Amino acid sequence: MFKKILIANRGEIALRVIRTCKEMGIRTVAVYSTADRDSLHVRFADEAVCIGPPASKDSYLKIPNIIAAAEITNADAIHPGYGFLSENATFSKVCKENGIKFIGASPEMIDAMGDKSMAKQTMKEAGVPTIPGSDGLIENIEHAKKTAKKIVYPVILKATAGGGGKGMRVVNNEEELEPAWEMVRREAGAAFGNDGIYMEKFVVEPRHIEIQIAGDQYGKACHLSERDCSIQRRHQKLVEETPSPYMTPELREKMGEAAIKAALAVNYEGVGTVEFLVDKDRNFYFMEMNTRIQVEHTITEEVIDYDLVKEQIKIAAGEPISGKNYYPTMHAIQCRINAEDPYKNFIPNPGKISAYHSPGGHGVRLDTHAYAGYVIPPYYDSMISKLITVAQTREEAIEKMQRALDEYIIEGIKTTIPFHQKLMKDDQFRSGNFTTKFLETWSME
Ligand code: MV4
Repeated sequence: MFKKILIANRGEIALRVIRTCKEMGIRTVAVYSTADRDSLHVRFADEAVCIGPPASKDSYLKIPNIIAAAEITNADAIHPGYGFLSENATFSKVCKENGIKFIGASPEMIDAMGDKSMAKQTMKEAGVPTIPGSDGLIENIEHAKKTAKKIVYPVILKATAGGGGKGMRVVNNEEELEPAWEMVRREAGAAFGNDGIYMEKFVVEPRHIEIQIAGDQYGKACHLSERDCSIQRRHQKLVEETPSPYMTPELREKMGEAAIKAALAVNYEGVGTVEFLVDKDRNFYFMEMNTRIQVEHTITEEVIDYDLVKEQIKIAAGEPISGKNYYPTMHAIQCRINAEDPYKNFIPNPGKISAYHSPGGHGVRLDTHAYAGYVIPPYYDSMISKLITVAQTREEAIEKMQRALDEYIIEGIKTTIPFHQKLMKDDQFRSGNFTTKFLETWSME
């Protein structure tokens, strides 16, 4: 087992990883920018190294500085958390070249899954359902026209280097095709330095349901059931829950099997997530595979009683997984509390937390780095905490969430708490009958 792990991240996820390391008797190294001197991850780690000025590109994204921090502290592994360098193939490679175990995917895996058209092709060949569309990339506008005619409008153009909602355009008819093609191509070239585009049938009002998986070095893979992430706003998830209100035991079995197929097809090692779109007839299609621990891993942990970070570390250290699948016996919901003003279009609202009281009690989990007096810096992600409730039923988990949100006091900055309080009362949310389009027409008024 590793003796010392460097956590190449900040905020709540850095604390989350430190907690598991402590339980496993592994020493920890925090890295921090000058803006994060007073952060809890610096306080709670055994050692801390400053890696640069506030801007992410000069600190949390600066590979040489992070490797130097690992070398001077003698860390034998690096946990990248989510975001930042967690899915950076170069970083994974540099860790390997320096004899440091990267607790995440291999450079080859990150590259293979990062190219969306290639990943889709791999999954299709492995027998995982994919959305009907172009065979690989679209060569030119004529090819695009022909393909769209075949798969029937509406279609969607996607940048192969995109993902998470960036570099996509829906096309409703042939008239819209050429301008959309030009725009996506130009945007993708500028944003990703790769203007490869592929086409799919546009799935109207899908649900976003993802399957948590784990795989080891010995060719075994398992699934840990689903998370429903349909409550999103501009591709930012706000609420996640498990089990999905849309799930049936049969569908879970089919999607779980497909996710395991996906993992085995690429010899997946570590914990990961296979994202699916699910349509109104409960057909499901592979969308993307994430090779990191995700923000919403917590709800899976709560309903199957399983520490996913511990599993990541054990797999990276070469331990085998049991190979059995895991099924939820409880219901968990997570609300992301962001330093944003939900009444003003979710505009970021960093600053000093002047008063703070955290909720607690039975069935309540709070993952956060916030405290009274903490100053939220303006340089990073606006998420300041994740409030999770777990109960026997969805109704009870919602009731618990309402109670916990009412107890949660954060003064000095605006947060998404009022949004969640309103959402928890919403009839459609409570019915469980919603799609990824739900928040498009929803308002705080
Ligand atoms: C789609 C789609 C409909 N049809 N692909 C958005 C993020 C990226 N991972 C893929 N996305 C979508 N791909 C086809 N063929 C609709 C979306 C989509 C979406 C997906 C999941 C969650 C929220 C979403 C919001 C808008 C669009």
